[in-house]
Amino acid sequence: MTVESTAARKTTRRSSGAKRTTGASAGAKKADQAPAGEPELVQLLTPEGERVQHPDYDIDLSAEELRGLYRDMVLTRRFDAEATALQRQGELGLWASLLGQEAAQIGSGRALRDDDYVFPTYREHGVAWCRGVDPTNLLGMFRGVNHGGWDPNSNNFHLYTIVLGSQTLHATGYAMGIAKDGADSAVLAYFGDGASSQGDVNESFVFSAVYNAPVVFFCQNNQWAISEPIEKQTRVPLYQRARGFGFPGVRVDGNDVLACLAVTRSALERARRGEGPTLVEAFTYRMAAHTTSDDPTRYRRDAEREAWEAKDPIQRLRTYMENEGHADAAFFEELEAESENLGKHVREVVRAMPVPEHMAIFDHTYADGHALVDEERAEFAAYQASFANGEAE
Ligand SMILES: Cc1ncc(C[n+]2csc(CCOP(=O)(O)OP(=O)(O)O)c2C)c(N)n1
Ligand SMILES: [Mg+2]
Repeated sequence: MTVESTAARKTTRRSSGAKRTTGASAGAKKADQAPAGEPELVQLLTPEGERVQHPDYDIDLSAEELRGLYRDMVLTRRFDAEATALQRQGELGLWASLLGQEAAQIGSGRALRDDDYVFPTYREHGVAWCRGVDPTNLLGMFRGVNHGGWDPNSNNFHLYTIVLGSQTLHATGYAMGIAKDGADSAVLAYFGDGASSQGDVNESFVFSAVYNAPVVFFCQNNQWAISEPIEKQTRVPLYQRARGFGFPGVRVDGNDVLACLAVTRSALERARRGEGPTLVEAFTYRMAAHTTSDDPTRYRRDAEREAWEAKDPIQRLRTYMENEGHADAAFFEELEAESENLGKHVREVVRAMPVPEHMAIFDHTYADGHALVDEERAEFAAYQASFANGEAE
């Protein structure tokens, strides 16, 4: 068993009635047991593209659904590559790549229902994709032309949050609120291995546990927090921390989209049933730099990255689909063309983004205004007016 502690209280919240994902596909072999002393990793698809079984988590997907997950991962990776290139060309100020984390994000993102709510970090481009946020909207903030770029309530996807871990508190408060409303939706909060050390994350664990909030904490352990390795964040596997707070934790292969989907779906259903929070640790790897401002060759070895390349989330699903005859050559060719079109579209939209009116930076800070913001606005207006042409270049 990977679930660490299930002592959460049951409440009277309604069950969603959503279909549970049981029933292993026939003939699937059993996953290798973790070596003695090693934490178990929930895995349904090996790095070699072999389908394996897990006693607690499984999923039965049609060929079409598998192709859908593959398409999501490929297009997300293509979008991410385009954004990185745009930053290098000076079109974006910064970019935080998700390269290598596509399975963690698409698997968990596709586990959501429309009425669930997501609180992301700054790297959840794949989850945004699953929520239907226009990918070009993700780029406005990184180009410096807006403060976010989308209405969180349109897609139940909160704005990107840079202050590490603070979104887990927002998620917990939101989850406590929807529970009081009697809704049967759930909340998915993302954070990283480094953010797991933040007080905010630990406080949100305490609150969500004691109030039995319908929230799933999804930690993408990509092994690094900029230049700090995971060994500097914890002495125990991260998922085991949940036990101390009184809710279950599970480690999933973060490069296995099927396992990420099955585990997240199960945790969300548990939350809907009123059984409280779950911590999912998606064990993955940040293949690119922390952001385009970072140079990972200063602190990590190429060999480490190469070892993770062999566990690529996209390649393993492709191998599986090809071996099982779930996708033909035409599918991959069409997807390649679709990817190129997406890249072109993103380039065009970013380059054409209008420069905002200077004073707009003060808008939407407070719903009813604030004296300090008024003061700053007046100061900035005076500064702009001090230039000969009335505007700073
Ligand atoms: C409260 C706070 N402290 C420090 C930072 C600076 N910072 C930005 S990202 C980062 C590392 C985060 O690592 P992790 O949580 O593992 O997420 P990852 O970037 O690997 O996805 C740090 C220290 C910040 N944004 N917020
Ligand atoms: Mg990290």
